[in-house]
Amino acid sequence: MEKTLVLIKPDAFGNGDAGNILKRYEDEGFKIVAAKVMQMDEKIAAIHYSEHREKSFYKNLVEFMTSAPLMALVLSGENVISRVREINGATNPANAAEGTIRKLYAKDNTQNAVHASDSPESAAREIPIFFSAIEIFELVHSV
Ligand code: FUP
Repeated sequence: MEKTLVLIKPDAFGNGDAGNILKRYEDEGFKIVAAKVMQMDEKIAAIHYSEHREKSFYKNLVEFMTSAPLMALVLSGENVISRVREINGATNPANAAEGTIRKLYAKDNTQNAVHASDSPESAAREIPIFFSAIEIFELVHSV
């Protein structure tokens, strides 16, 4: 089954929105196959956001993402990658559709509540940044 990496970012996690966000993903039919609360450090941020290293917002983004704990998840389901991107909404909550997670919980372009992998290649790259194989329930049970 397809998998994606989701982060409930420090803003949403700190505001106590994680429960509502998890419920939304479950209500959409996705399974939580791994989850952890952790604090991103600069090294993890540099690996996760390597494609943005040269962007003007990079420093600000890393400062925010390392500022407080977040929740990392692996979700599985049919077309989970594209469907979660849709449920999350546009990067900037001002442009996000009604009912999307970013419309409901995000503040701005940087403090935008959630991250989700944007392609199968990104999911394959991002999941191991946050989880070892042994932490991923389905992998453990398929050996
Ligand atoms: P998304 O895939 O919707 O998370 O958005 P992008 O890959 O374009 O951007 C990744 C992250 O960079 C965003 F979630 C937040 C941050 N960002 C900013 O901080 N400022 C910007 O102007 C654009 C993105």
